[in-house]
Amino acid sequence: MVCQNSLSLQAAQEKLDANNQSHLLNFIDQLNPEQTQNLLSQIDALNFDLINPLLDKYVRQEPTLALPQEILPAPVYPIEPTADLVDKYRSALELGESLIRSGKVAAFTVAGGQGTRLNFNGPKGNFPATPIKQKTLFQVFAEGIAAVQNAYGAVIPWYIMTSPANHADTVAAFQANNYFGLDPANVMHFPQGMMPSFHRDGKIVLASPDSLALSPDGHGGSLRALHTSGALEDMSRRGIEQISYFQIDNPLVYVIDPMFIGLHALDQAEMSSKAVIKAEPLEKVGNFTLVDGRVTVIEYSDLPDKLAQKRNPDGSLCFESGSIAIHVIKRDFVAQLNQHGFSLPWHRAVKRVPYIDSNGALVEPDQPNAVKLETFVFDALPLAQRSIIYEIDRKEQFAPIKNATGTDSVESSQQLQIERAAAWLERAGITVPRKPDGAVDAQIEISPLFAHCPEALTEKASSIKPINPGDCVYIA
Ligand code: UD2
Repeated sequence: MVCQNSLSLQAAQEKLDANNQSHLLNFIDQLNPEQTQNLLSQIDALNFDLINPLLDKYVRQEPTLALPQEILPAPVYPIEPTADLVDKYRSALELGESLIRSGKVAAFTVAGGQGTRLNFNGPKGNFPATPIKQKTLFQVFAEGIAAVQNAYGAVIPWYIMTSPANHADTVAAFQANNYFGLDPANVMHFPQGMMPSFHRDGKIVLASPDSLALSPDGHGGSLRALHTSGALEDMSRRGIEQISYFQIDNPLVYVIDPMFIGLHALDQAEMSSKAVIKAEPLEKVGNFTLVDGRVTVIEYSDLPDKLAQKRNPDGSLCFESGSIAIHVIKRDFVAQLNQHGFSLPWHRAVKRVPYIDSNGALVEPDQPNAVKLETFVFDALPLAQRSIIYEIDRKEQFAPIKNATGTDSVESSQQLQIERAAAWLERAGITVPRKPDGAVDAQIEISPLFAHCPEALTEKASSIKPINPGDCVYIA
């Protein structure tokens, strides 16, 4: 959020004095002109109308969470249609496909996060994700989009939200890789908004003499960034009606899913979600609930364990549907939010943030010391008049890379990618070698350009060579 023409020093002083943040200019005398400019730009970008009301509510104390009086499970469209839904699913698929074919669907990836858990330097989209070719997440999604474009003879513009910290590196990765075969005219990168970190007394953290401690304002910021960046306007010019939203971390995501888009559009929903059946009652995913008749995600940390563990008479969990952060959002809905003004609740996290103390010394705290604030995109769900949830098979569509090791690591994700490739091949009638315990006895990777969905693979099954135990097979 660096502005070209920043404040004068005097105006900055006045702005900070008025808002009790004058310490940010403590070291201004030591800065060279470029550093001064940098600091003044950051001060210029501070929006105290937004920040000040948050200090008492979220920063100086932990907000008290008022759980709604009544929390009900949200209705979910099942993976396979029940008898009464067969016709509806057929119509939904037709509608989804026709929206794609007529160029009314865009892909949208949120990639502004800092990816700290992965210990990876640079944009997370550059992380090598696939088991054999080590394709990066960006390449996997780009090829998925290219495959859908080929299948439907339509353009799928791709919008990628970065953060100021990884924007230049992200764009450079696309340029260095020839946009992974996509037409650069149909790919748009834009940075999200930033929020300062705060000391617990409400003072903004100074990260160095010439810069504030800033971090991305959460994926909820995407709904505003789509507007401020001009992406929404670009979509409108192109006739885009629906936005397929997904995170940077899941190489198994269906970048564009005609059935999901169709169900959402058929029900005239404004923002919809995919769900998985939770692996365990307290799994760390958001819970789909119904509050005051609106679909509402309650984060795992906020849903009382008693409710999370409550079971139906048949043994299933009452709140069994977990959010995997895949949505379809109507472009009009985002436009209206921005037109009429909206605010999402802020979520508070206390983190370790290095800072400059009053003597100008850099302090590297070993305990969490500062408050970071973020908004979450799923908090926009209750703002939608209509919202549907579509259950999917997690083995088919969910293998996120979040951690360096263990659960949701590159290792677990690659294993799941191989398992899915094997499932697609077996569905197409091809024998996949398996060990006695059922595990796939081969390394297998299917290029999205060869097949982006099981049906596409089945059509090409005759061209695939037999797979032997221990083989390393890249199908392209
Ligand atoms: C998210 C969901 C969780 C579940 C899970 C599925 C939250 C709070 N929780 O957990 O309920 O659905 O995903 O995988 O979202 N991002 C930005 N800008 C930001 C912050 C994040 O673009 O300011 C992007 C980030 O690049 C990534 C995605 O949002 O693509 C998820 O962020 P995360 O890693 O903080 O969320 P996570 O995995 O804890």
